[in-house]
Amino acid sequence: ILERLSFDRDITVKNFEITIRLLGGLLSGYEMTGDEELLRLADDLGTRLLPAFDSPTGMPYMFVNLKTGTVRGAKTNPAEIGTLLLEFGTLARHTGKQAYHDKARRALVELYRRRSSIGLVAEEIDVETGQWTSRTSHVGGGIDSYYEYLLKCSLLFGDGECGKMWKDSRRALRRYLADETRSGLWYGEADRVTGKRTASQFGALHAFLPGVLALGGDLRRAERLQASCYRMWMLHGVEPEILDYRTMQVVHAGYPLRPEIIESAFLLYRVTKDPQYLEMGRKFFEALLRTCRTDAGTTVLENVVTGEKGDLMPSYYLAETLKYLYLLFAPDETLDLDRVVFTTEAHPLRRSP
Ligand code: DMJ
Repeated sequence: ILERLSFDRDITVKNFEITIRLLGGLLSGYEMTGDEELLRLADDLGTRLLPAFDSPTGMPYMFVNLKTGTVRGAKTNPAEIGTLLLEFGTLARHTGKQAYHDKARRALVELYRRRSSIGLVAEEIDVETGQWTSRTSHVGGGIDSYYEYLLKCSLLFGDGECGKMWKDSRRALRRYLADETRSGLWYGEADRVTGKRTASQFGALHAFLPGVLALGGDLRRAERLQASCYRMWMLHGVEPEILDYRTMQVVHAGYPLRPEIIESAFLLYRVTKDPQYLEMGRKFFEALLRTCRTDAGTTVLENVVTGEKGDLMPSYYLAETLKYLYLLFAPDETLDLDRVVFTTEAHPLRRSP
């Protein structure tokens, strides 16, 4: 990284993906090592990403060119708008350049301001007009980490307004998305405006929520939801990407080595010390060894029902899936949860650097 990494390249990147993976990784590395070169790289990357925020609403475009600053992708989603402040706020802390913090925070607040009268956001919004282009609300892909960052920004920066936004959102989620069924508690899909239930789908990405609920002190619901996630995993021995929890039928059968269910087990174990979460972790780990190993490494599954393998290992498998498994079984002193907040890509950031 120190010898060869340069962001001076004429390539168009997704602001969200590069922020959570590269900017977060560089900042966490800087905090752990104190190596100023890592901070310099993070500062350089941050400067190149900033044009993404230059929209009429302050909510970022989806794509930005690292060399020219050209942006595109006005239609984007809550996760890509609202999952930037931990990283940009930390960059501001270390560089003293407050604009990093302010732009990412404005994006988050502008998104929150556009929630419906019943408190929900949806899958797609136009950052130029500020208008929603979808009515579908849930806590899965494209929305998930927006909620995660409302809580985590209150923890990392002591930002009371973010804490309030999290509590308001949590209430709306509980009222309109939470679904009590015979198979337990789930969080499904509803219309953003009316709150009417539109689907009973839940999947691997939704499984971040038990961990975030536990971090936010909502332990009972966190435990009940994690029990449902575990049921989803055990149905075929590895969780599917999407399940219909009313019929218990698999809707999307792939398993792209996702970490969320393991991350929730780790956070719940740290909070409760209940050995059932270690047992869950053991089941997850054994399943990965049994079904996802190849001669050359570890791969995604195309189908959890048939066990058909793909040929890909996303970077979050190392950054998150294995890291959370390791931390679940490591002594608490390995990483003190009172002193760090994990970004959505599992990079720990110090609460008081
Ligand atoms: C990760 O890149 C991040 O956790 C992101 O927030 C969404 N999910 C993937 C892993 O599943």
